[in-house]
Parts: sequence; C-alpha cells; structure tokens
Amino acid sequence: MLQQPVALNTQEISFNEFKKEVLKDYKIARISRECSLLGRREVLTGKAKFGIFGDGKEVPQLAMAKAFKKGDFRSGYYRDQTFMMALGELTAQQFFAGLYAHTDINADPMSAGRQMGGHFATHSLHDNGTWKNLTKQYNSSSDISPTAGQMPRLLGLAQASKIYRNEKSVKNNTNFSINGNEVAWGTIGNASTSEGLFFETINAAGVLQVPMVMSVWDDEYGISVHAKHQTTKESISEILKGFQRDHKNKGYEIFVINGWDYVQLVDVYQKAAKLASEEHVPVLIHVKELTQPQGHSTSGSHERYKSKERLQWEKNHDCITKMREWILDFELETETGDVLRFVEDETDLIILEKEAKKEVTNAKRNAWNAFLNEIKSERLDASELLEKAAQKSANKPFILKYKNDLNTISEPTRKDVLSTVRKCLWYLRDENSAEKIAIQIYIKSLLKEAYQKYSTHLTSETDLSALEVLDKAPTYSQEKNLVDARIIMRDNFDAILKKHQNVVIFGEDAGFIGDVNQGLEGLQEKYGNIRISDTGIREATIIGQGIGLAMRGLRPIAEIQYLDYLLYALQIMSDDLATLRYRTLGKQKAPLIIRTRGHRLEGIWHAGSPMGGIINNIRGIHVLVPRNMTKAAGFYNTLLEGDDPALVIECLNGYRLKEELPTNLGDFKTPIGIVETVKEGKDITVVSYGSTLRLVLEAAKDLRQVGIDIEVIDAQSLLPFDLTKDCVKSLAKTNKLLVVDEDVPGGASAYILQEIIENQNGYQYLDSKPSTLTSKPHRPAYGTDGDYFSKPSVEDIFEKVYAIMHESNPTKFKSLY
Ligand SMILES: Cc1ncc(C[n+]2csc(CCOP(=O)(O)OP(=O)(O)O)c2C)c(N)n1
Ligand SMILES: [Mg+2]
Repeated sequence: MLQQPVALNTQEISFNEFKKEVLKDYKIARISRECSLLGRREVLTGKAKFGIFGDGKEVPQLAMAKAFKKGDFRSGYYRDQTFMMALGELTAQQFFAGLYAHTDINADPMSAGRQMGGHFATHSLHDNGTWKNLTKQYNSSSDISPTAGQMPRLLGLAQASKIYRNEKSVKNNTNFSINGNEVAWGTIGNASTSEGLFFETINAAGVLQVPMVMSVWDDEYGISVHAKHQTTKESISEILKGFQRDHKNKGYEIFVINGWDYVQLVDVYQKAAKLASEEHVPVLIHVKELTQPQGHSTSGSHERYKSKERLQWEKNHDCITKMREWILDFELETETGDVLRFVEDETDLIILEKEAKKEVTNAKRNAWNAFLNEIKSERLDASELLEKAAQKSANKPFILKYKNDLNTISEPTRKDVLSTVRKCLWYLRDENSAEKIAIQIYIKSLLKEAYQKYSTHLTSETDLSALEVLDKAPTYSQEKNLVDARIIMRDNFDAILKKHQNVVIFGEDAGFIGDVNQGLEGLQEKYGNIRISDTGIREATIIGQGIGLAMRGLRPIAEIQYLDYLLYALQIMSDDLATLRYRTLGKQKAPLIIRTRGHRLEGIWHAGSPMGGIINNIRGIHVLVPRNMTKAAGFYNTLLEGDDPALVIECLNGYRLKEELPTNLGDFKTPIGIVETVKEGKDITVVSYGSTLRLVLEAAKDLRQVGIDIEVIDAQSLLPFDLTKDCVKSLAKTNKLLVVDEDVPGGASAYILQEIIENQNGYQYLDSKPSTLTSKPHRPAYGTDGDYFSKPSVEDIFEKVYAIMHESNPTKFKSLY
C-alpha cells in the first residue's frame, strides 16, 4: 500500500528518521504491553496485590506523548503507562517496583510504594520542598483512583498558563511558565465521563478558555457496564457537540478519532497541542475503538460480560495489532522509483518484539529482586536475633518455631518479619537478657523505619511548613481605630495582594462585588480581573482550580461562599488535596488556601458547622477556625509564608462586629496549632472555637455572677490542635473540662476531647466527667427559635457548666432543676 510520509513532531523529517521514530514507538508500545501481560501474572501469582494496566490504550498515548512538551502537565488516570514510558518518565523496572509497592522513591518514583501501580507522577519539588524549574521537565500531577477525580485539578493546571500569559504581576516567573505556552493534558475513560466532575470541569474550561486537551479513551466499557448505560447516545463527543466553538462563540475544538490509527492520531494530537498552546482553546479528543485485551483489572475477567463477537472485535482492533499491520503494509515510492519500507519483512518486527519481551522480563526480575532483597535482609537480621534470644529463653521451642516459620516463607513481607519478632517478644516478657533488649531495640528501629516509609509527609515537613511561621502580634495606632471587622479582611487582602504577587483570589461573587460580605471590596478594580475573579457556581472545580494553580507555583485563595456548600468540594479536598503530599512522598504540593465562612447560620443547609465530618475527611489540610477577623487575617498572612494547604472558616456573624484595625496589615501572624486562653479562670476549663466562643464568653460573665470562674480557651486551629498542649496545663489547674461547639454530638467536640484526654493525658487531672455541649443531632431548624432549640445557647452553656459544678459541690451550687 503506497502512502504519504507523515510529519511527526510537526516538521518534515527524512524517511529514515521517520522510520526510526515509528519503530521506536512500536517498541515502546510492545514494552508497555509486555508490562501489562506480565503485571497481571505477577498479581495472579500473588507477588503483587492488585493490577490495572494500560493494555489496549498504547497507540494514542504514543501520539499524545509526541505532542507533550516540557512544562506541560498531565492529569490523567490509571491507563497511561505507555504515555509515561514514551516520555521517558517510567521504565519497565519502575513499573514493576510500583506494582510490588517498593518503598524506595528511587525504585518507584511515582509514589514510593504508597499508591497502587498505575498512578503516575513526576517530581515537582527538590528534597527540601522548594520548586524545581517545571518548564524544563515533563510534569504529571499525581493520579488518584476515584474516577474523574483528576478533572478538577486539570482545570487549574490549564488556567495557570492563562494567568502566566496575561497577568503582568507573575509574567517573569519562569520556573513555572514560558509565556503561558504550557498545555494541561487530561485523560479519562469513557465511562468516567458520566461523573459530575467531568461535566463541571468541561463547562468551566470552556468558560475560562484555558489550554486544556482532554482525551477520552473510549473502550465502550466501564468495568462490565456498557456505554449504553453510561452515556446518552453512547458517545461523549456526540453529546458535547454543543461545546464546539463556531464563528460566533468561543468553545471547544472537538476531534473524534480511532485509537488504532497511529498516523491520524499523531496528526490530531499535533493540531490539538498547537491550538491549545497558541490560542488557549480547550480541545476534546474522543479516542474511539479502543480495547481491553486483559479486561478491566486483575479483579475479574471480561469474558463474563463481553460477547464472543465483542471479544473477537477487540482482538481484531487491538491498537498494537493494527499498528503492526500498518508498519508491515507501509510502502513509499520515491521520485526515483524506489520503494521505501519500515521493515524488510515480518522477521524484523518479531526480533523487535522478542527484544521488548526480554527487556521487560529482565526489568521485572530486577525490580522484584531489589524489592525482596531489602526485606530478606531485614528477615536475616530478625532471624539472627531470634536465634540468639531463643538460646537464652525458657520459651526456646516456641521462639525457634516462629523463627523457622519465618525463614520458610519464600516471599516474605515486612509484616511477616515484624509480626514474628513482636510475637516472640511476648514470649520473652518475663525474662531479662541482653538478647531480649536487642530484640526490643530492633522492633523499635523497624517501626521507626516503617514510619518513614508509610506515614510521613502528611503535611509539609520542610522548613517551608506553615507551622514554622512565627507568631507576630497585630500592632495598633495610638487612637483606637474601631472598624467593621470586614474592613480588616479587605485591607489585609489588599496588603496581601501587594506583598505576594502570585496570589489570586476567586470564587462565587468574589470578583465584581468583592464577595458577599465585602471582604474583597474594590480589590478587583485595583488588581484586575485575573487576580480577583468571579467563578461559576461549581464548588468542586473551584477547589480543583485552586489545586492546579497551586501546583504550578501560584498562591490561590479559593473562596467557597458558605461552609455548608463545602460538602460539594469535600470529596476533592479529601481525595486529592489532602493526600497530594503524602501520596508523592513530598514530591508534589498544592499550597491552596480555601476561604469560607460559617457558624451561627440558620437552617438545615445553613448550619454552618459540620466540623467533625470535615476534619475527619481532610487530614493533610490545616483547618483553622478563627473567632474574629483579625485572627482570620493573621491566619492568611501565616499561610502565605508557608507551603501547606489550609481551610480557613471565618465567622459569618463577625463581619459587622467592631474590631480594632491593625497597622501592620499583611504582616501580623496568627500561629497555627496554638490555642489562646481568652479568659483565665480557676473552676473549669471550657474549650470552644469560632462563633460559639463568643457565647462562651457571654456565659462566663453570667457564671461569674454566681461565683463560678471559668477558664476559656479558643482552640483556633483544629488541625493541628494545640501543639504546645496548653489545654492540659489548664486542666491541671481546674480539673474539669467542657468542650463546646455547634457541630453534631460526637463531631469536632469529641475530637477535641480525645486530643485533651488521651493525647495530652488530661484524664489524670480530672475530678469530674469530661463533657461536651453540642448541637442536636439533627440539622438546625430555621429562624431564631429553630436556632435556639437546635444549637447551644448562652443558657445551655451556663447550665451545663453549673451542672458540672453542682456535681462536684452540691452544697455550694444547689441544683437548678
Ligand atoms: C468514584 C469511583 N467510583 C467507582 C470506582 C471504581 N471503578 C474503577 S475504574 C471504573 C470504571 C472506569 O471505566 P472507564 O472510565 O471507562 O475507564 P476504563 O477502565 O474503561 O479505561 C470503576 C467503576 C472508582 N474508582 N471511583
Ligand atoms: Mg472504558
């Protein structure tokens, strides 16, 4: 078949170069396929726990990799191993190291064994937490498993280019962008486009006109569920047609292409990259007719739900098979009448395929040996220690049995080693010997190492941590300058925008009117509509926007209008933002600040305090609950000096209260993880936060009248909580504890109680039952009375404290009821 030469890498290249490129690509595809085939076997024989691979999706990924440039970002999902391999960012050995969960970051650079295989990432940070020059490397934001969870962040990754191109305050930030030319590349499976996050992101990217190229790998299935149950008209490009741009309206460029057509794919991806990069037009590429040669994952077999005809169709349309046919068929007649071919005959390809297979087999063996040898050497140490201890022990036969059992395991895990040694220590509990001490030391050192391997980097552990930022008090002018507290927010944001050129603030109503409570009043006018902008009503992608921007060196402050609506964004905060640093062993970060307002609202969806749910879902993000605007402003100032993500909840009913305007705006700092004793007292410690704290202070005055002197502590920071353990110091003085908030029973108040009683050992100072006072378990009813009978009131607080005092001294404090 005579064909035209294809222009790869956009320039015309000679046939020889073209041939080299095609064969190189084919080999990458084969290597990737062999990894998938062998990977599945590794799981089925028990060497790895779970496998989900990129077989059947190889060829379009070769094309995407050709169009992907340094500085670009990928936000994709578990099928993209070929793309990563084609970029040179994933070797076959690293692929297997990830599958085995090798905890050495050099062995598994994707996540140091923390993520399942198939979750890809590059390193944005140096070991000390500072940024690398991202324009000089290929970038893949770290994948997450929830389907479509990669979408919200993709929006921000793309928008960053737009900001860098158009906003003069960050134009010279060459670590992250060269004139905003970078493209953010998304990948998603056809079925996952059913998720709301997909549609929310697609719409937002169309509105924002950002350089995003979205590929849908369409294999007609989502595990066992066919497209007819997933997508209207069974075609995502069909139903997104309304997004196609035309001469009147901006929108998307949409391409539809078969996933086995190497030549067309290369062409389409080049066009897409050019459009996105040069014109900042979002592009959708619907890649059809892809397959799953081995089914969805190692958890099942697709023979159960695909018809014989479909399985046969998949065989015939396997993208590698088709590419192979094309290579074999390719003939090009030159002007002199010669016929040029990629290969003389099939033998050339068979040789190449054998090479690929051999390379992968070797890579697998090397990865396995490197992984297992570490554990085997730990087992050897353990075994020697146990042997020695057994010789000295009255329980020798039991310990030797454990040791021998451990030694007979052909592929031991760390768990095997440690659980054996720990059990043997139980047998030594009544004995004293140097050998026993050696075992104790050994266990402790293994646990310490395990901590490093499995539990570090939840938040920043570098010098850039927000926890390292020191307290700096607000200063005030001579004359008392009392203002509506929202002025403090506004003027402090003004100072922030001046001081930190890379801060951008956005949210619903945040731009033109300067937020619903006027905390950003006039700032869009002053700093422009890129730095201060309105967004659509789309909480999850507001957060995603923030995550992506933060991953590209900007300092976004994403506003969620009211705390209750954070629930729409909670999933992405929990799954993506909160885990980012952890799941990359500190190699990626997104220091996003989320600003919202809550507490003391009225009504079922305006309860304002679902704190327990929030703090338990977003470990990895600081959660700050300032009682007033000065404290809140101080938190923003602190956070911008650090590199951790955080949620700041301002008190909705605090904007019109009077506070004194500090003179060192943008500079004073509220420290994170430090409580404040707002009122000293000797009878009982009452811990609270946010708007409820004001009620506690009111109740404190009433209690004073009846001779009860309470100590009031403002928690201020729920995650982390009271790092200097001041609560227990107070408890040592008062011996009584009440925690008050307006969350449901067992919510954040229970968390605070556990922190003080268990973590701070507060139990030893108690002489009465530690208590909580919370809202009712239902959401608050509407109106003043609904609020009064749903949430703790000043009277409730008074009576709760009084009851505790009555219990400890009934003669002095007579029962009220
Ligand atoms: C939120 C969420 N729901 C369900 C799953 C389980 N799950 C994993 S992959 C998958 C199917 C995805 O199909 P598709 O998007 O077409 O990608 P493919 O695997 O076919 O490439 C499902 C349901 C998940 N990971 N996340
Ligand atoms: Mg699919």
